[in-house]
Amino acid sequence: MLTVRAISATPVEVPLTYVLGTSRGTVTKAPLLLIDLETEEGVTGHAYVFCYLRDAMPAIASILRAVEESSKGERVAPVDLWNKLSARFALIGVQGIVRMAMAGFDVACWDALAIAAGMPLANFLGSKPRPIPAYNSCGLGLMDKIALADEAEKLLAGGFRALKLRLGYPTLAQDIAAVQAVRGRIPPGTLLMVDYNQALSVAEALHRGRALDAEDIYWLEEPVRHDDYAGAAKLARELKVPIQIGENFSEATAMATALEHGAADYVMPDLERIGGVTGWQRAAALAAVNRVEMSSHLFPEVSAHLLAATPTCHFLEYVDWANAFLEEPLSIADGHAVVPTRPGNGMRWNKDAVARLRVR
Ligand code: SMN
Ligand code: MG
Repeated sequence: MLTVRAISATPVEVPLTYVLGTSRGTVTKAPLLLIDLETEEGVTGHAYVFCYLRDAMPAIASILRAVEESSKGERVAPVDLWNKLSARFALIGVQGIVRMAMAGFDVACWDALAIAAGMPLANFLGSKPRPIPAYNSCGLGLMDKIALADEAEKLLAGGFRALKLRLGYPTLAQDIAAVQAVRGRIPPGTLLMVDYNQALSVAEALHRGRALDAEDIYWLEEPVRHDDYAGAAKLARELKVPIQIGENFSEATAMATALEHGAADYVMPDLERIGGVTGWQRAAALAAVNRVEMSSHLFPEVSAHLLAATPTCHFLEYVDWANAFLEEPLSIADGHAVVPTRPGNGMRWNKDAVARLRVR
């Protein structure tokens, strides 16, 4: 049994190896909060929260202090703590940065429990470490065609056999030119996913999607507003290319609604929006009963364990962001993420790197 003693959050900013130019703005640095959950028993759980904006870091750290206040002295029982904190934050709402802070705490709780049990998180969740198919999601933002092709080639080094390209240029012709520039440089059989980051109207998505149907695209991600499930359902019915959504699902309840609408062929919940490991387990059950293949969004280190324990496991989204401060970064071999066999989720901070990346 473990007891919550303290939560600390260290702000760091990681310059991205590959700039991420999406249709909704460019990410050049990842502002992250590194969470340490200390327990009375001496076990420490780890998690990180991606804050999207540097200015959001102090706000999320502040919510984590409220989480600490409400959970100090409580047993580390993440399902019960999720309920307790949901009630505590009901008036402001379990959404946005409140939900991100709660999810970070939840991930750290599950890490502490698995460490205390002496098991990798995958085993603790009833499965075991095994290779998880992964695509390289670094880079391939909106940029010129030569740069795209060069970057695609670099991203396949290290054994990847799948990549994700960001789309949403002003015209369809530019989208197709970007796809063809990448395709022209990668070996046959390489899978290519594309992501619009919600840029299109339903009519425009139908138009562009029909053209993409002829381009051998593995999935078409977030073509329209993330919560337009009726619109996404129309696209899923009318297009051949599979529709992928999910990084914006707010807890598994949103995913249930999306699936009721038939809004997606595939789903890809995000660890911190779905509600940490606790929320992920609910989403994984929902995907299993609906027989829908489920991938991850960001957080590859923890998601690798979770996907190992996900019955309809599909693809891990690989990004290298945390490599900058982890003692042992997630490794990729032969196009698959290697789930670590260390106890817990396997993340430990490299103190020198954290000191270098720390935001004052
Ligand atoms: C994405 C969006 C925002 C930050 C990182 C990545 C993107 C993805 O939608 O699916 O990777
Ligand atoms: Mg996306």
